[in-house]
Amino acid sequence: MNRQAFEVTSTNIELITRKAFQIFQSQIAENEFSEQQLSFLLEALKYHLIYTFESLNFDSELILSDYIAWTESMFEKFNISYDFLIKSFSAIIFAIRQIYGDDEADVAKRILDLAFLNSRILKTTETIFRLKFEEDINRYINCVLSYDRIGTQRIIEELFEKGYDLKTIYFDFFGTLLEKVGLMWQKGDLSISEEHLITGWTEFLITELSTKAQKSKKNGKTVVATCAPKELHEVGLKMICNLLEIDGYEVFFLGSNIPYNDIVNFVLNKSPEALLISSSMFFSVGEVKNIIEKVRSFETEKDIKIIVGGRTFDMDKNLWKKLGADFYANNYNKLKDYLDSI
Ligand code: B12
Repeated sequence: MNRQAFEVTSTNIELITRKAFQIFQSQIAENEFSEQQLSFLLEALKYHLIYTFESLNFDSELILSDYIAWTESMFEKFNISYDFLIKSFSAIIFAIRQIYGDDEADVAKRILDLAFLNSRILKTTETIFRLKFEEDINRYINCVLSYDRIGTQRIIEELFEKGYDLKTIYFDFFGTLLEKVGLMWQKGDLSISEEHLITGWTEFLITELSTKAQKSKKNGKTVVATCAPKELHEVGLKMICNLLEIDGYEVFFLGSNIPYNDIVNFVLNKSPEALLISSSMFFSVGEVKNIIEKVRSFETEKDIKIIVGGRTFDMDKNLWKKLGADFYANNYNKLKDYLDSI
C-alpha cells in the first residue's frame, strides 16, 4: 500500500469525515437520532478515521481492536445500537473508496475486519476486573466524592499499616482505582467533573507520599521523562518517576502535552542516560516515532537509551520495536532492572 496516500493531515481527515458522515446519514431514517447523538456520531467518525489511518501506518490491528471495543461501550452509552457502529465504520470505508480508490479501501477494510474480530475477544474479557483492594477503592471513591479528604488519607495510612509498600500502593491501589474510575466514566456512572476530582486528588496524594519516602543515595544517572505531545495522561509516568527518584536517579519529569521541539531541546540540553516516553492514546504514537528519530539524529545523543511505555504499548507489545525504541516496560521493576544495567 502507498503509505503516503494514507497520510493523516487535518485537511484530509475533515474531508473524509464529512464524506463519511454524508454516506452514513443517507443510510438512516430522518429522525433516527437526536442532535446530541448526531454530534457524537460525527466526532466518532473522525476518531474511527484517525485510528484506522494510524493502525495502517503502524501495521497494528491490536490498537484498532482496543478502540473498537471501547467505542462499542460509548455507542451503548449514547443509546446507539451495535448495527450503527458497523454502519459508521462502513461509511469510512465507502468514503476512502470514493476519495482514494479501491486498493486503499480494500487495505483499510482488511485491517478493520481483523480488528473487529479481535475486539470481540477484548469485549468478553473487559468485565474481568482485578478485585484486589476493591473495598478500599470503593471507600476511597466515596470519600473523594463527599469531600472527605482526611478519609482518603486514612485509607492510605491503613494500607501502610497492613504492610503494603509504596510501589504496591501506587500501582495496585491507585492504578486499579484509576482503571475503575475510567470504566465508571465510560459507562456513565461518573461525570467528567467527578472523574477529574478523583484523578486530581489522587495525583496530589501520589506526590505527597513520595516526598515522605526515604531516598537512596544518588547513583549518578540522569533520566528525562515525558509524555508524548498531545498526550494528557501523566499519572503512570509520574509514579514511575517518583520511584526512580527514591531509588537514586536524577529525574526530570516534564509531564504532559509538551511540544515536540521542546522535548528534543530539553534532551539535548541535559544529555541524559535515558529518555522515557509515555503514550496512552494511540494518536500520539506518530509523535513518539518523530521524537525518537530526531534525538537519534544527534551525534551527541548516540548512547542515549530510549524507553517507551504506557497503555498504547501495553495493547500492542511489538509496537515499540517498530518505533525504534531501545526498550519497553509495562512495570516498574522491569524498567529499573534495565536502567540499572545501562
Ligand atoms: C485520568 C484519566 C484521564 C485524565 C488524565 C489526567 C492526568 N493528569 O493524567 C484526563 C481527564 C486528562 C483524560 C483525558 C482523556 N481520556 Co482518559 N483516562 C484517565 C484514566 C481514568 C486513568 C489514567 C491513569 O492514570 N491510569 C493509571 C496508570 C497507573 O496507568 P497507566 O497510565 O497505564 O500507567 C502504567 C503503565 O502503562 C506504565 N507506564 C505509563 N507510562 C509509562 C512510560 C514508560 C517509559 C514506562 C516504562 C511505563 C509507563 O506505568 C504504569 C504502571 O502501572 C484512564 C483509565 C485507565 N484504564 O487507565 C482513562 C482513559 C485512558 N482515557 C480515555 C479517554 C477516551 C480519554 C479522552 C479521549 C476523553 C475525552 N473524550 O476527552 C481524553 C484524551 C486526552 C489526551 N489527549 O490524552 C480512555 C481510553 C480508551 C481507549 N481505548 O482509547 C480510558 C481507558 C478511559 C476509559 N475506560 O474509557 N483521561
